[in-house]
Amino acid sequence: MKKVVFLICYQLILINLLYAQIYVATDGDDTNPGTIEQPFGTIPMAISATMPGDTIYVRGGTYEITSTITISAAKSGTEDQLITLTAFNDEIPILDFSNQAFGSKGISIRSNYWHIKALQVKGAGDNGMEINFGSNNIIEQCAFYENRDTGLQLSNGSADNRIINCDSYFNADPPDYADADGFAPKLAVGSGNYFYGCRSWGNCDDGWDGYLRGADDVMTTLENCWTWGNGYLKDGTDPGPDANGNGFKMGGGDSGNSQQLMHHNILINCVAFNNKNKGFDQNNNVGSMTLLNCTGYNNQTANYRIQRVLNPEQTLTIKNCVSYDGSVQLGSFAIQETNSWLPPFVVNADDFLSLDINLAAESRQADGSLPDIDFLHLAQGSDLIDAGVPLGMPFNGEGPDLGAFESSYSSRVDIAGRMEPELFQLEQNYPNPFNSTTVIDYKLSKLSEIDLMIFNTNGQLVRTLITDSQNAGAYEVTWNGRDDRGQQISSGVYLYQLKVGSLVQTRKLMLAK
Ligand SMILES: [Ca+2]
Ligand SMILES: [Ca+2]
Ligand SMILES: [Ca+2]
Ligand SMILES: [Ca+2]
Repeated sequence: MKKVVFLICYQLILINLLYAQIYVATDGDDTNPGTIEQPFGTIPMAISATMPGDTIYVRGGTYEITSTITISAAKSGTEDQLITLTAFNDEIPILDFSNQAFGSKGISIRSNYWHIKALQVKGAGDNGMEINFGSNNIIEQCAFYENRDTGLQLSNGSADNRIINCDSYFNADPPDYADADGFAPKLAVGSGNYFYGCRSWGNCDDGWDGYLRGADDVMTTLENCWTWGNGYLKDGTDPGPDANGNGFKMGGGDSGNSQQLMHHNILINCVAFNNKNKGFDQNNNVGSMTLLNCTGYNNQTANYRIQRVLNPEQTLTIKNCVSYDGSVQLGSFAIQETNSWLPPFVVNADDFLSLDINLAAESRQADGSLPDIDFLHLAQGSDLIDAGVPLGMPFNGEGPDLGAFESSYSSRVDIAGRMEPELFQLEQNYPNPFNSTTVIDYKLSKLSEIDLMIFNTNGQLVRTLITDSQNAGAYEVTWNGRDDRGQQISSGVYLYQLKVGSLVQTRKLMLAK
């Protein structure tokens, strides 16, 4: 036993010796050693000092920057040793590029395996951040705003990047106002990029844009992403028709599209509303598109428009989606099931707890996740509750609800015609995403036989955390990201499920190592 303890301590010491912690502060100086007491003054100086596994802490305050911050390919981390560039604790570093020359980018990432977290990037002369020839990076809890082109753009073969809980808003490209999107995996972008929990609003062109030139047959996945109010400037004025104003623009080539380019899109639990043009827009994409549990509301041209015939063997799948106050224009090739515009559903304002669009821009939760709001959530008694087909994703009650937000109540009624009383409550884990341990809270209202289990998204059991009979009360369980054999599991989305008698409640969590 002593030997084991010794080995663990030895390993911790080794990690501390191996990996540097480098500090940058607004009152720092690049002639300093980069410690917390004597920080560097610029981020590029800190970047030049990093090795794989190192962490750069950026202290709070506004950094006025006019040169592009470039992370070169030679400065890449590795799969096991990411290089981290993050705000220090809860401090808020604002990288203000407002005085940069028009056409210059803010942060240019040409590296792999970086984790960039909790930075605010504003006012760049072009993209706030571009990932250019960079793969396997994680961009988390960053905000990109008032940049003079797209907030965050991925291109030139950039693949397998994860964009988690980021916001991109009020980006606009004068004088044309034709190109500034919130997020753009576009042009020659690579495959496998993944957006989770991101919001994009008030950008002069599109919320997301997957327009291709120089790439074909690539895949992008968006989950829990919201986009609204695009096609306008920050002050609400419309700069003209070149400002396209679509929510999720899913790609394809130029309007002639003689190349028949394919940008396969998977959109899960995504929301588009109040855009000047279309909410979910095919543009010229002839690849596969899969929209599951999405919600479109009050987009001016159409909530959904996907009509152009796809390439052979490509499919358009739309299931469990909601449209309210806007049109749905789909080609007859669409594979559809239980969407709100199909019989027997009737959608009106009474189906929703709130239609207050202002709630969507509320502050994020402490762990960076989306705000917990009533907007577009279903009201009790709606015919859209429990009305969807199971799609392998978590749901409450008798079945999945339609739209992006699964309600906690069920359509099930007891013999007296009342809703089933709440017997238990499974809370969202925290932190989420997590990289070492996460906490799951739940409550029981009476003595119950319970199982708390973790599944992968293929429905395979990963870990049984609890199988027990427990009294009424509040419980807290910590999970260390290991499976039933004690193996560390890989990064990704997992489901955790509380089973109480014959009832289950399931939620999603994300491991991001
Ligand atoms: Ca445009
Ligand atoms: Ca665009
Ligand atoms: Ca209804
Ligand atoms: Ca349900």
